[in-house]
Amino acid sequence: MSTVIEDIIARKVFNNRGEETIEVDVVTTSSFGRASAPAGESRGKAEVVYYPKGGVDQAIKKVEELIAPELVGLNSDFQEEIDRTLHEIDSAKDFRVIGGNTAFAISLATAEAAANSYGLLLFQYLGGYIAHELPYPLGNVISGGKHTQGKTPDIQEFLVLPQGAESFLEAATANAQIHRRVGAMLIRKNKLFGGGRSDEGAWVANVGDVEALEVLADACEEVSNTLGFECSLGVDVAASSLWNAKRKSYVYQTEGKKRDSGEQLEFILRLIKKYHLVYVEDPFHEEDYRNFAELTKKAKNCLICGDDLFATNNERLNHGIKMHAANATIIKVNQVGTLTDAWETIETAKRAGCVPVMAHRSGDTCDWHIAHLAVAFKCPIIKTGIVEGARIAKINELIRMEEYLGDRAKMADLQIF
Ligand code: 2PG
Ligand code: MG
Repeated sequence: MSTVIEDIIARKVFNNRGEETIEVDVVTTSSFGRASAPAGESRGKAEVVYYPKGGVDQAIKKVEELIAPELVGLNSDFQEEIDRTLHEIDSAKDFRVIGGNTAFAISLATAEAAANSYGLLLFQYLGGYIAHELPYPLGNVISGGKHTQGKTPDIQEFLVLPQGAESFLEAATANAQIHRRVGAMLIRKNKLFGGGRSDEGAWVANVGDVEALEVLADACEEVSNTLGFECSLGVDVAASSLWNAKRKSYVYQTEGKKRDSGEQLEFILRLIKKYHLVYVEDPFHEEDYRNFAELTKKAKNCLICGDDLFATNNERLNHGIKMHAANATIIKVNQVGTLTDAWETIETAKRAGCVPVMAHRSGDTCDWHIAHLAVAFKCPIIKTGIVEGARIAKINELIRMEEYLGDRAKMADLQIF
């Protein structure tokens, strides 16, 4: 039964950093949907603008005065029309008039309302009967870079991918055990370590990049042996945050080292080889397609993923594919605004054999929609942390989805390595 949008209500809520964000309720003649928007700390330059001038308050005003009058009366299951209308209201490509986060919350809440009107879960509504594959959770264990302060690793995220797990619950269990074990190892290493964690719930410790990788490799090996399946390492270098354009080098402050692009390439290749990394995100700054391509050509059995590089933007991804710049892309719906925009980028990625990795933001809410999007759009990996409320909301939703699917549930095909 298709239903008609009767009302759109926007309000101010908070994310896990205590920052203001927007939440939207879409009310239809027979159902209801709700979504709230996340926020990045290490944002790509090509991302849409989150809010109009005046922030969340102004965004709420735009919903009441500009957006609701246009969307009320439309069918909630005409997702493309809803998203197109949002673009028509905001003729700027970067959503600076209504805000990309405003578009995000309306787009997702509408999809949720439509799913509810059919009595379906969001992943079933969007993905249909064939949506039954669970993504592997790529979990953040140690934080650094822009996600921390002080003498912490220069690389932003030290990640784990439990690629040998046979179920999502098993995979989430491995990640949680590795996270706990790394915490204990860090305490043993340094009695002054206070157990601090970043916004994403990853450990914040006074260690360098190599030390962080050593600890993580040990914990991964132990847990792999205990659970009887392989868990591998990855990193998000978030290299745009390290890049000094004037000096044409990557500045590793904690390590006290500068690397030009050639040295950066060698450094990343060494890490891939030594720690058997299966995933490297943003190893170069966001305009350096050429060196991305060089690394993708040289790295063996490793996903080279563009986050700031592509910013979930279809045009940028198309350019990257032409350049053979990466074999994976991060998908963050709020980098681009609407569900339809993100879906187009995912389709482009899949056509080119580029792996779409659904992802959270460092500033996030307990909104769990990306768990459903990963399954609906067949993203074989979801990057959404291991502990902390906003992360657990998504992990636990995937556990429920696996239970709901029962015998039909299957882990995604990770024959990429
Ligand atoms: C990233 C993300 C999420 P942020 O760089 O991949 O981990 O960080 O949300 O701060 O952009
Ligand atoms: Mg990133």
